[in-house]
Amino acid sequence: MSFYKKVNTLFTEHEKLVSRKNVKEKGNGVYCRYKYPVLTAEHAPVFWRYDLNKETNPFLMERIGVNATLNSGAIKFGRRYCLVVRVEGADRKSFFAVAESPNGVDNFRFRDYPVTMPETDDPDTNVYDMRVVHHEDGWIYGIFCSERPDPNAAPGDLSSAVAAAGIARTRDLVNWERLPDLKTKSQQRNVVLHPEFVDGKYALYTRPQDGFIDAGSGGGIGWALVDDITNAEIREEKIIDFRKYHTIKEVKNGEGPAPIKTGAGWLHLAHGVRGCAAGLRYVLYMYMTSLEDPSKVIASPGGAFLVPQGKERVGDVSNVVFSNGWIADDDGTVYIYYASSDTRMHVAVSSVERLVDYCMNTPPDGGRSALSVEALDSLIDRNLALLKNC
Ligand code: M1P
Repeated sequence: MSFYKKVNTLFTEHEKLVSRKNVKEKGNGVYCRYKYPVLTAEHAPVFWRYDLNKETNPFLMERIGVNATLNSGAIKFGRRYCLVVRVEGADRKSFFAVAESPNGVDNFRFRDYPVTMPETDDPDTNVYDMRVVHHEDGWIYGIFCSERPDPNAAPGDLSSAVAAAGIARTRDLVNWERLPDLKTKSQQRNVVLHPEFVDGKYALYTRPQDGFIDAGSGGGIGWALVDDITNAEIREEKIIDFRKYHTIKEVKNGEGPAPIKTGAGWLHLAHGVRGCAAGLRYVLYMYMTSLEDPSKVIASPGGAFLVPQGKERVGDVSNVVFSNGWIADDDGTVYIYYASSDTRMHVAVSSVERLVDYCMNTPPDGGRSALSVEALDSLIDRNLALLKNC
């Protein structure tokens, strides 16, 4: 096959993948997954991966590999559903790139260029997992994990790193202004900006952690108020959603996307982590906080909301689902974007009404097997009484 025929085939196959219609699957009443991932490494444009010049790439080989497309922030921008995707290259470096879709469930296309994220005076080694928030101050903020080598690592230790929250803002998802990283006593990952001012201040969901991986003494999802987002510093932080023994968030948890405001309270999506023989297992869970005080938990449905299923269970870091982006549409539809096994992006669809119902009416985790049975018995009693009368 001639060089140009091969190039043509690459574009044709890419177009077939990108324009594939997605299929809604049967759900559990709370949400429906869509069948196909909305983004995979193969969705990266052909002209990112290949040198298309016959003189410089006679074998038409991939020059810059893309390993994964994962943990994406999400925002509706005009009429487009935009994901700010964590793209991980073959070199293990992650960067951000915007992919847009006309309907939120398929036809996600990367813009021609990835995001140029300005660096601070202390350049990040790696950036990832951006939460995108349209704040009531008018800016769109992106808060993400900025990773650098640990300056206190022992000689020869090339793995220890420090996680901090990088902060940037934009008005158009193209030009980003980098602000100073969040100043805080501990390492931080999964920091999320609340979309509204609270007591005239910027409010942040945090995840204090002792080390780069371990939450350690960090008790769970935290909450802090910040006077100035252009020089953000946390002086006081309190835990609002605790890790707990023998739950789906025993080892770690972390806020997902920014919460959605509803008439009944703020809807939160988060990830919970527990350890097992297969390693760490990451699942999604939900909770709600009060409209008057967004740091006060008012509903805590027990157990997992969404867990890795089927092919989702396998990837670069298996047994993981992770979400840092969702979009609540004007008609109440909620598009939940989640990555599976740190490899690819999916979408599940629900509605504000259903998610509130889920949070308010799912029994909380009682903490003991006996109380789980009690909750189940109570439902069975009510159902059997109903069935008898049918
Ligand atoms: O590999 C699973 C996830 O691990 C980290 O999340 P957390 O800080 O909650 O443990 C992050 O590196 C995340 O990107 C990754 O998906």
